[in-house]
Amino acid sequence: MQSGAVPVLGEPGEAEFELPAATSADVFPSDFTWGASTSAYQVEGAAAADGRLPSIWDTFSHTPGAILNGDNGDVACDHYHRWREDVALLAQLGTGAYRFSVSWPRILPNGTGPVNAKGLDWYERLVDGLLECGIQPWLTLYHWDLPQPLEDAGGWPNRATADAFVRFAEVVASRLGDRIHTWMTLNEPWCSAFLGYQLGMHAPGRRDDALALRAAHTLLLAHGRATQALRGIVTGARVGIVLNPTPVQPATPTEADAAAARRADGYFNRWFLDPLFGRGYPADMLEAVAPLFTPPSDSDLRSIGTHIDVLGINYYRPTVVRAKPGAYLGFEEAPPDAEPVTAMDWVVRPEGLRELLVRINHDYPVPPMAITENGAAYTDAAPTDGQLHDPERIRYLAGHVDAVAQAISAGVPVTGYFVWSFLDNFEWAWGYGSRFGLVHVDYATQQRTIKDSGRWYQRLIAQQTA
Ligand code: IFM
Repeated sequence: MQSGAVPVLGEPGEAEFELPAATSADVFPSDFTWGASTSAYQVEGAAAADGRLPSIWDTFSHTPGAILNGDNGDVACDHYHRWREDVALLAQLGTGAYRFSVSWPRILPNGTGPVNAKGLDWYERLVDGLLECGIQPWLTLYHWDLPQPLEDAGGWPNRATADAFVRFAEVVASRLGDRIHTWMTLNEPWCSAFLGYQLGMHAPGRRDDALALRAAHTLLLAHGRATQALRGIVTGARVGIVLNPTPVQPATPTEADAAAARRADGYFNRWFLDPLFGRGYPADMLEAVAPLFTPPSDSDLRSIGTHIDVLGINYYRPTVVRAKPGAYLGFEEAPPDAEPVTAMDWVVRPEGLRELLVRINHDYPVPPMAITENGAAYTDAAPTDGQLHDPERIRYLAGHVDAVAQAISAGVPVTGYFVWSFLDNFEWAWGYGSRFGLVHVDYATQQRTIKDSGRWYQRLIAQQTA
């Protein structure tokens, strides 16, 4: 932790820098991990550098009309070239851990076949740089950038993609396993499967219910088998998966909306949590998707249910649904109600995080959990004189840190919290307009400016680790 070495920014007593009440009440243990997250395609840029070939996101983001304003990740935050400056910023913030993902097409440009040594060398430099600053690397293997040749061969609906993923995991673990303790296999497989293959909003932009269900299954299988492979290579590895579960509420107290909420909970949450914790796919959901999905073998389910050491939870907002006869699973998301919303129209509801953690801990035999992403996009003004005031983001983060504290006080094992995001970055279909960072990025000059929220987070970490 570097906070002793740098001045803590933000003056005590300034209202906008106030820390959540819970943080002064000794709720967070001294070994609690305070971190920040990014992912490869969203920050690295350098899309064609050192042997990297296109992923599905390179293809998708260059498809006319797919991304707001025609943005793409070719340059992004140029983290690939500016990583030293970025590690120094993480150290300045005092983060104890940095969660990043490895770009599969940098390591295995064709998805399978020859390993690209230059890609591995880059991650080794990044990891060593983090460790030199006392920052623990939390590595995510897959944050959505499937090598395009694997998509051309059928993508995630194709079982062979699970084999390719296991090899990718083995290659990365063989090189970095001596330095990295915490390994996450997948980030938000719901998004990869359903935003990517059912709703067409994310790469590869397909719209097919059956393909999406098969993709979800291959992703879970890939996770289970890679978890076993990682354990065989990395002694003492802590291995887990990152999900984006959401508390689902019915729009009205009618029976129809309550039933819709139950199905939506199956779609967003139980379809992933049940098999991961050894229960197989939920019976009500199997029945609902029966014509589209053949129940898998016991052997697949055993692989998916492989024990995990940590469960990553990404939380941004709750989901309100209402019945919609004829729609897939008979529900649709209701528009945000009167509560405050972020610039992306996402309802701000910190209690949703507490409820979610309590519920998951109650319903499943969970290992320790970490909040691997939490944050908000607001329309930040450009920095002036090296400052950027973002009080709404501070309020959002403070409310959610409080919610985590309440969950811990209620007995839920939460051992870490990571802000999404360390840097403003490429927000997928929303392009660069949606800024989540603790650190502002001027994309024209690549100038970084710590926002007030970054200064606030620095104070919080300094207080918690003093
Ligand atoms: O930017 C994304 C991230 O890649 C995955 N989780 C949600 C974030 C905000 O949309």
